[in-house]
Amino acid sequence: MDYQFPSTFAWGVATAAYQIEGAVAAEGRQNCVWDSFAALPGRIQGGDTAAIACDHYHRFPEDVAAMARLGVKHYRFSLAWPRIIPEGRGAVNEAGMDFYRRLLDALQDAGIEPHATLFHWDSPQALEDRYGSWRSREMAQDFADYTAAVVQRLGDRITSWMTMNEIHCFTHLGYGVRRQPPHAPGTLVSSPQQVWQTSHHALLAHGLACQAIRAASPRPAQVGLVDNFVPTVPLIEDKDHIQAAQRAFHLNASNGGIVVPALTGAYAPDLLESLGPAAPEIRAGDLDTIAQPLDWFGFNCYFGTYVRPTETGAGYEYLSFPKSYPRLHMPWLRIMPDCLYWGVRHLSETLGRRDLPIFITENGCAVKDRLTETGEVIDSDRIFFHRAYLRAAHRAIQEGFPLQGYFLWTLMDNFEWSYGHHRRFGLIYTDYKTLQRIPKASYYWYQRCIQHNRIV
Ligand code: GBH
Repeated sequence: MDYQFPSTFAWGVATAAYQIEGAVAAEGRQNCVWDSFAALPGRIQGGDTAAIACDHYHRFPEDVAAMARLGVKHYRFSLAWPRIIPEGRGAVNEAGMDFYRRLLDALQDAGIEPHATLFHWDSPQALEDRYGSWRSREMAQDFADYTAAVVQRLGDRITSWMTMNEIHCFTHLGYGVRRQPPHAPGTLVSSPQQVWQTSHHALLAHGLACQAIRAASPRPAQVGLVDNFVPTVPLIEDKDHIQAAQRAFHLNASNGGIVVPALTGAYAPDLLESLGPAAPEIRAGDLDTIAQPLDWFGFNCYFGTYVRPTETGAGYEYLSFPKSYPRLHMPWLRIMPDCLYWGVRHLSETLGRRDLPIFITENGCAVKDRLTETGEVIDSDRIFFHRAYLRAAHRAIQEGFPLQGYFLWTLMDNFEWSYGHHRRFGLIYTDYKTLQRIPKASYYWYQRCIQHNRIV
């Protein structure tokens, strides 16, 4: 197989503001919920914080130059709400906005197209204090107002927008599900119903933000949602298993409760039934607001779940992973390249949206990178990982699914949320003592893929 990609295929890399910028108190920025979370004992591995992270805020010219050398023409990054509207609502901090203007200038000079995520988990602490952020319906309107303020100012230079990154994560992992929620704000709410209410509010915020982008943009804008829904992968690729995987897709909570309502305008009935009294309160008109027409969908692809039919045929079961299942340097990240193919296929076929362009907005892995004595990082395991997932992308395209691009997660090692600086996902090695950046073997491999437009 030659694994050539279509000439229009978009090769990119992705980052998120909080994971790379640092400079958390610069030029009027106020805290976000992750700043407060990181200050609590025992929440972030090694007591790490993102106060400096990669110091991208000051070193972005170097990072843009590294992307230009890499050859990517597309860059997915996020904007920090607490930099732009430090109190969460009200006055716009133009000094914070200027950072993104400088970044956009540099990207433009390098011939790299910006794709901006409006929210990648950094909720303003001020709104957490005021009304409990996503616990309140007010958050949706504040997010839409923030969105409008951004698009009015940057809409002349950005035409590709993503409202939010992974709604299920920052709501369900931020409020409950466990005695110590692994994500900020880390507030345990009193009932599962209230957790579902937080993700409902985020869906509303997404819908209102789509409307705000279209109303405020001076140029025709492309609007999408980014989600890490869980691909249900047939254990064996035969008719019965495939049907079981298609049925199982809707019942998974982060599918039936996020991507399904966002694309179809209704929560999956199977899921609502299984939630019973834990289901969110849905007001008249909410579902229409949530299901705004999208120009494309962003699929953050890491792993999925294997499914097989039950003996009676009509049912299905999710299979657990054997202990020995390969996962590199992250406990949750099972290596499962086929989940990329099945994720794309389910979006397109199972949700009946064959027309909807899809981008892989994240795909990456953490490995135990080491600097050799010669100052190199030979991450052959990362190359192995990406080759395998890209082959699955190639298959999806060959079969006619509208997969149009791939943003590799991530440009450089960064602040990996509750793992702090203890997990490395980058194509570039970050030395956290000197903040020196060292391209890894995988960087040179990806450079060649982009150059030849195929998997090398
Ligand atoms: C992405 O989420 C994020 O968008 C990105 O910011 C991040 O750096 C990247 O992954 C790598 O982690 O704590 O056991 O409950 C990926 C989806 C969802 C996977 C939350 C880990 C938590 C598992 N993530 N999940 S657990």
